[in-house]
Amino acid sequence: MIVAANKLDARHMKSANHYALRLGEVVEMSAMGGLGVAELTEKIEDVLPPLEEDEDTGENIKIALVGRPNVGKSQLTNTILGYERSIVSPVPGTTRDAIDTYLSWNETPLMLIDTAGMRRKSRVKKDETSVEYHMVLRSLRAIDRADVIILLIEAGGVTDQDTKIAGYAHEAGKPLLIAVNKWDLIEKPTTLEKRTPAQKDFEANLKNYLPFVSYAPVHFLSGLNNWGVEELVDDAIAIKPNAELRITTGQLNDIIRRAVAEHPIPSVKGRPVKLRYATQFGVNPPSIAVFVNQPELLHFSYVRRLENVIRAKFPFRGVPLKIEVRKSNPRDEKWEKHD
Ligand SMILES: Nc1nc2c(ncn2[C@@H]2O[C@H](COP(=O)(O)OP(=O)(O)OP(=O)(O)O)[C@@H](O)[C@H]2O)c(=O)[nH]1
Ligand SMILES: [Mg+2]
Repeated sequence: MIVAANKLDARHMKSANHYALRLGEVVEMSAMGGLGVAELTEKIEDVLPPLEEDEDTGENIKIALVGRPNVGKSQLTNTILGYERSIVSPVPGTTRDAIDTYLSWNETPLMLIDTAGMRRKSRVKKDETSVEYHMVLRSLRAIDRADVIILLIEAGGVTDQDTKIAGYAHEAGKPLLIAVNKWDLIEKPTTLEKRTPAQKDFEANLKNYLPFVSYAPVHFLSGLNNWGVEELVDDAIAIKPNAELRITTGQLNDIIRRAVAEHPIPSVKGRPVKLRYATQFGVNPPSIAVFVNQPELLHFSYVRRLENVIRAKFPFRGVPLKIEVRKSNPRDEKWEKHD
């Protein structure tokens, strides 16, 4: 404890009876005028332990751990770090702010972001003075700051709130992993590479509840028992570059042409839907424009099919793909020339 006597706005002012507190030396200061603030910071530095963390190399892969309260984000953080960085407790809402920690993982520099658990928005007052309002905001900002997102879900089951958070993660367009935590409560750790029947069931359930993030690899783990944690972190590092992958227009059109030949696009009310060509126009997330004579007639399920075809061919594992259907220029007959 450091005692600071505030509002001593001029040098000649003295703290009167703070010593009577018998709490040791008193730092005389003025927060408003800035007097004595340097002394206070020095005192704080003196009592703090030296930083144990690895530093920010500027190249750290930023991994955010998100999920509802009590799912085990802080425990997982500590297990990954190998020391007690975050407070772990059975009380939901323990972590109040995003905590960044730098570390080196088998020589890969990482930054781990432990976040505050996100409760249902309807239960969080939309009041800027409420602590929880800011907790949620900071967790959402952690998603925006991250390179890779790990969504933690309790082994007990998927809830509406998980769907909500998964939605945020998906919207952010970042590489995403789903970590089913506390699996020790369901089964004893297994050394088998293969999924157990219970895990297969859970995964099928996940695909039902969270179909829009079906690209996210699913890991089963116990943060508490350090089971499956190493694989999870390795995978987070592995999928990161996939968000920056670029495929050439030639390669892309090659496989799309073949896909269209195999499964022609159904005409709508006698109007033929023609896919002219496709091109990748962005990364992070990888974004592909598909040019079609009548964009409004290309069915959503066909776009899904194209996505699957692209995923089967290129290593976009763990990253969302943005596919935009655009109207082709009538003069652009690129494909027809070959037909
Ligand atoms: N059985 C089991 N319990 C776990 C595991 N991981 C965490 N827990 C327990 O779950 C409770 C919550 O863990 P925390 O790490 O504090 O959860 P959190 O997600 O950080 O929670 P908030 O900060 O409140 O959002 C604690 O009682 C942990 O001991 C696990 O892998 N298995
Ligand atoms: Mg926590």
